[in-house]
Amino acid sequence: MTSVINSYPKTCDIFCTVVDNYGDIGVSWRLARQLANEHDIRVRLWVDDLRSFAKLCSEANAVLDEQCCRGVEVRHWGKAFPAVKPAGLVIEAFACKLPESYVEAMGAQAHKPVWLNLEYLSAEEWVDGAHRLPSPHQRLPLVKYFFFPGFTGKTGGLLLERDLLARRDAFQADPVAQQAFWESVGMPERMKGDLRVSLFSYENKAVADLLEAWAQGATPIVCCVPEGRVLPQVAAFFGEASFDKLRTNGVDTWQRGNLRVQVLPFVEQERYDELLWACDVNFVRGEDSCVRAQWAGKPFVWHIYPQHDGVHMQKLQALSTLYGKGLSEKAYQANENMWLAWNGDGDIASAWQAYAAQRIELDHHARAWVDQLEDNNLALNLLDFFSQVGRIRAF
Ligand code: TRH
Repeated sequence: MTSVINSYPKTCDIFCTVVDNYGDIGVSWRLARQLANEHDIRVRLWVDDLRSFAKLCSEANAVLDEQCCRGVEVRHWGKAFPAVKPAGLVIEAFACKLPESYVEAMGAQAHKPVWLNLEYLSAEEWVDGAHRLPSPHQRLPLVKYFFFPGFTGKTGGLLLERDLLARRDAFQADPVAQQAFWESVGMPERMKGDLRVSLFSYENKAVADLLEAWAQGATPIVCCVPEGRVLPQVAAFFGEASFDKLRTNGVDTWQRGNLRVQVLPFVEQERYDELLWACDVNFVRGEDSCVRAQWAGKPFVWHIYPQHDGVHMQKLQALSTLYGKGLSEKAYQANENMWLAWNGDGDIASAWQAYAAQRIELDHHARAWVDQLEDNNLALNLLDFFSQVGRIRAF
């Protein structure tokens, strides 16, 4: 898709409320950095929970109302919203509700901002038809557009930094860089024939059975678990009631049979990418880590964000079907059964065995999948859409 560079916005406000976890702020922060650093746009990121933000950005100060981090102006979005001039491009992340005073100010601008609701990611077919749909404001002369990330050319694509794949390739071709990474997170050197797995997930009923299958399996497995919600279950598997107790005793590695588990600190987004690049298989969750695992070009197992009405299983199925195109029947089934079992539908031990047996094909497929996706760049699509809306208004 061609870009109309000189009609890109000069300023952008991104609004983010943290529902729970790190996905909302993770995506917003990634997009903010990309617009600021790759497209020279003055970006203000408004976030209601600076503590969550500070987990993703080490230079952030969780008590500062205003600060500049990596070229982005980060503002605390508190109850009393200040009177500010709206930006040319306004992005509300995941349908968070903009401050009323800000919307009024948007409506009062001579040149109305382009207003987008950046939606959640889904591989479901209906997204193709919903992407870019307008939603006129009931009272003010403003139109909000739905902007859907996605996997097909009819969606807004995925967030991908300009140099990410080149950095990934350089890292994956460089054993010294990989060894330096493992050392930096306190991990031992790789042994020939061992399998490195990262495990980022929600609480999950299948954890104990999977760990048991790994412990009893023929392949030595080193599993890296970033600190987070699944850790108490992992600790319980090793017979420890509380993870906190373990940390105070300075223990962060467990071994049973052929399985070694190492707890990793929650690292910055860039370093999390390196973990994904360095592992052979990645267990990821939610939205953003799932996309990053895809860019890693490695097989991945997705723990989808659970929704009360169970609709998440349709989303899971939709990505499994799309992702699996081009796989042999056996590998397709192995991948799908593994995803299903990890999300509570099926026997995880046998699913893992079948999955591991297909690893060579799944490896190749993961690289080919990246080739299919990389030209559909969300930030570029979003800026092109901004230009198109601007041109339509000019007539
Ligand atoms: O944290 P999540 O579970 O977020 C979820 C989902 O986005 C979900 O769709 C949304 O509805 C819900 O929140 C409210 O998973 P996700 O999306 O993978 O976000 C995790 C972020 O944390 C991602 O940007 C990667 C980052 N991360 C690090 O920076 N360092 C780490 O060590 C780890 C493990 C993750």
